[in-house]
Amino acid sequence: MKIKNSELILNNDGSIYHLNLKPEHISTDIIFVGDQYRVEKVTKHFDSIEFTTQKREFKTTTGVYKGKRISVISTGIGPDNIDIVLNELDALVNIDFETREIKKNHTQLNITRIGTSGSLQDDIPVDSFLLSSHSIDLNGMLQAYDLKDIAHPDIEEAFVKQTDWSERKAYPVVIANSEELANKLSSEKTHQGITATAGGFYGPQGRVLRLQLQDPNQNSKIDNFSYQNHRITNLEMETSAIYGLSKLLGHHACSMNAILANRANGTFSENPSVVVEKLILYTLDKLVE
Ligand code: R1P
Repeated sequence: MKIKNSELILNNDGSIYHLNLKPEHISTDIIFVGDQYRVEKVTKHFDSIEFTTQKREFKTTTGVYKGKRISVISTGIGPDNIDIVLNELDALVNIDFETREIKKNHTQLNITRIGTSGSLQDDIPVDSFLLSSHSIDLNGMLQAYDLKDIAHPDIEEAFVKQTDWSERKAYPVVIANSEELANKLSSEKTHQGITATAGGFYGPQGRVLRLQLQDPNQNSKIDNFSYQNHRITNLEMETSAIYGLSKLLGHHACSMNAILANRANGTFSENPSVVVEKLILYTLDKLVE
């Protein structure tokens, strides 16, 4: 069935609406970063650069690292942006832009996020690496989709009960990473745990400046959540959306976090750019191993 012009929006040059990309511009191995200026911090390590473009906060550079073709894309901040990036990347590989029909043969993407995050646990200090085994979506973006095949109702119910999660907030949904990609990226250097993905930086992550919170104890309840061998290790703003949409669309995804802040003991990295640079090199080398 032909997808209408209003649903699959292409620019006059044939590129996809927000990302400004054509199918030939991207590799199936993709790295997401939040900050557009972090794209170059990854691609400066490449042997060669083939292509680069930017529209709004979405900057893409494709090149080769130690023989592997990789695209690095900045997603900006938040799950709403991930909805755009994931759907448009999937369209680039799985929809024929000429006929506007879904291709018969599915192409799978490998998506690795290199992000920054705040730890919620004392034993996961600033400047460490954390690989998200799962993510718990606290922001509601994913609720627009049919999630029944990818959710983990037992963990979600335990979370709602233990945190007395307000019915007025989006229902939390837990999604796992791609085991295949996680096996490639994990080592004795990576902590693992559930990453909570909030839809904002301040109130939604329990920060108080001038506004009171719906539940002032939300963060300590999240820190103390425990179900079987699961606990919530860190808070950021993209991972659940990446895991959820990747699972639904048939792609592999794994999120790597440089821990900049420790919310449990109130510390912040003295040199955030050093841990980010180390995580970039660690991840690139693991991807080509
Ligand atoms: C907030 O400052 C931003 O930093 C974190 C959060 O997820 C959010 O996007 O990640 P990035 O550094 O990858 O953007």
